[in-house]
Amino acid sequence: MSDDTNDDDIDLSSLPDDELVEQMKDDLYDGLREEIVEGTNILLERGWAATRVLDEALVEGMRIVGIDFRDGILFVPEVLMSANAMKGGMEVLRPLLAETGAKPIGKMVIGTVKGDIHDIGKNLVAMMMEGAGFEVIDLGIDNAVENYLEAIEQHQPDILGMSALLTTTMPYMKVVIDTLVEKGIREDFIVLVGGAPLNEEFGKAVGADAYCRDAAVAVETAQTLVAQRRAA
Ligand code: B1M
Repeated sequence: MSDDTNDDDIDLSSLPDDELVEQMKDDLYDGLREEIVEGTNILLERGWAATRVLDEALVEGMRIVGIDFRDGILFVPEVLMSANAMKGGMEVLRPLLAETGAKPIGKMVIGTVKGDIHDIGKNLVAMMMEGAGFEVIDLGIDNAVENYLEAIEQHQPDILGMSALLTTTMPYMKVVIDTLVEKGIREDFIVLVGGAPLNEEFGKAVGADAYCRDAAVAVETAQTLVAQRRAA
């Protein structure tokens, strides 16, 4: 992806939208946080919706990083720089994604499971949930079952959300849900799970209420299930 282009020479604001988006994907690949922040701001100034910038420039750019990471072209330090650049863009988008003015409609505790330090997708879900009017308690990464239990006890959420990006860590979701069952508190709240290697079948198998493919689906699912619960 990255070539000999000297990014210092590129005036991002002079590029038309499509070229700017392609340039942002290159900059994300190269871990250039400042450029990602600048590109994000330019697209917003040009009237792009925050969700469009997110999907077409940032998430799509990260997908490309993921492919080259898988294929051994990029390594952990480089991907960390890409992740840092992505977070720079997300910080710009955060207030926009969260500014719906909606009344708090429920509370969610969310965290990435034990052994897993991926947090970009989880952060995105947290942001979009906040945007939809949920209060979100974010436990961060690498959460053992005790962390979830403590947060549940303290915050009494409507929803527990868990994220996992590794095939080796996703089974831990079942450990958490089984513990909730053992303690007799599983039915006290909705459990939503998500992360790239999961699917609907897995969600059912571990005993979650739903698997959420992405942050938008997480929001819709949360809204529907909370409304159903309230109605019942
Ligand atoms: Co990691 N990594 N990584 N990594 N990494 C993956 C996941 C991988 C698929 C890359 C690959 O090989 N193609 C692969 C997993 C393979 C597998 O398990 N089968 C992998 C690996 C192997 C590893 C290491 C083991 C590498 C190593 O050390 N040898 C290591 C593990 C560390 C650990 O966790 N213990 C590792 C490390 C890292 C970095 C630290 C370098 C970095 C993470 C930085 C960070 O998160 N702060 C990183 C990254 C960035 C990735 C990729 C490239 C991108 C992930 C991402 O942020 N995507 C990833 C490849 C990929 O997924 N394409 C990869 C963008 C994000 C917006 O999408 O997270 O899917 P996603 O979230 C979506 C949905 O999944 C959903 O909504 C989100 C938004 O729409 N969702 C939820 C997610 N969580 C949800 C929770 C919900 C609901 C929906 O709750 C209700």
